[in-house]
Amino acid sequence: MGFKVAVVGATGNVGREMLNILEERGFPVSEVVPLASRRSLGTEVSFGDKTLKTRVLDSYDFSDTDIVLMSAGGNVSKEWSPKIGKQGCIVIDNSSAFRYDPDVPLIVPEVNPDAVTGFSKKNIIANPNCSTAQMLVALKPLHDAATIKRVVVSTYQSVSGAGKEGMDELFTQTRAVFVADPVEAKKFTKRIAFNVIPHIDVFMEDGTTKEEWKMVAETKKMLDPKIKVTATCVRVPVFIGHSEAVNLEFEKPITADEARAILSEAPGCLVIDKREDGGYITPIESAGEDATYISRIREDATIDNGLNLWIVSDNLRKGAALNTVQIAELLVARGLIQPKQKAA
Ligand code: 11C
Repeated sequence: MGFKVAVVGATGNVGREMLNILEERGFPVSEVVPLASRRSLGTEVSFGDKTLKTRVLDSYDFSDTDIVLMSAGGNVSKEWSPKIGKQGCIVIDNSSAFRYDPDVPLIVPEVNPDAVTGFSKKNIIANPNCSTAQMLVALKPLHDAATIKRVVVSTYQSVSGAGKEGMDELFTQTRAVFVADPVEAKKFTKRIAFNVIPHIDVFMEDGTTKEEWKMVAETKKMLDPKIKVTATCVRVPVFIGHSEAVNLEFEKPITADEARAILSEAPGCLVIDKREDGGYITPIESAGEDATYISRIREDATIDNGLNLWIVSDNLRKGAALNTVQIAELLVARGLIQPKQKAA
């Protein structure tokens, strides 16, 4: 059994990673079609040892395609996902366009796999924001054990979250500093090289940013609407890998040792927590890996039932492409999708 899978936004950071991960994990494909805008027509992308030429989204006929992995931004998704869904393809969308729509499940397979069945009205399933996805992989097993009441999270987000332009800007500015050229900021609002910027996505009326709002709204939709979340999201001069310092307040007592034991067994989690120099994970070590890493697990003595954690993951993988492919795997494993074209 094989599925015809189209990847929209195939030439972007996340689109290329989706192709890599489909191949690496041996997702059952009959054909993979990379799609992009007219500007990228013919651009070559890799799928395992094959080279595929991108085709144009506008003129592609989705009628015999089974699954569309969409990573071309919110505007493209808003225009295309509903149309593609109506043609009987299941769209797994990496943008924020449909995440908060009650008829669109928002899924992290380790967190809320049972919610996936709710896609049938629109044939769209949403992938969360990268900073929420990795946080919830670590929080879900702890919530099950001791019920989280409140989360205080500060993020340290890599420039790849802002796409290739973000990565190029960090590279160009760093080089400019070393050769004493003028440093220009285009993608980010301030210089990112050798700096940190407490601003990701647009400002909301209450002074939070949209990135911070997403962490609140998505945690409530996927994990528990009763959990209170407050976030500060910060861009840091790291190419790949988002890090998060998380303070948790639980309803029931939970020790650091108990949390470490739970997280060591939890799906998608890898605990690296040696309480010695270098006995923790940094974003460079997470790049190219699938796990959500948890370090610095310790009790917070300033509140009842409090814990602190350091959570790191590759934002292009668990935060985006890997989670999208895992949602496709979940559909297959639960028999929620059948190939339109039967094998000859
Ligand atoms: C960043 N988290 O690091 C963002 C990128 O809602 O999917 C992903 C934005 C989103 O800039």
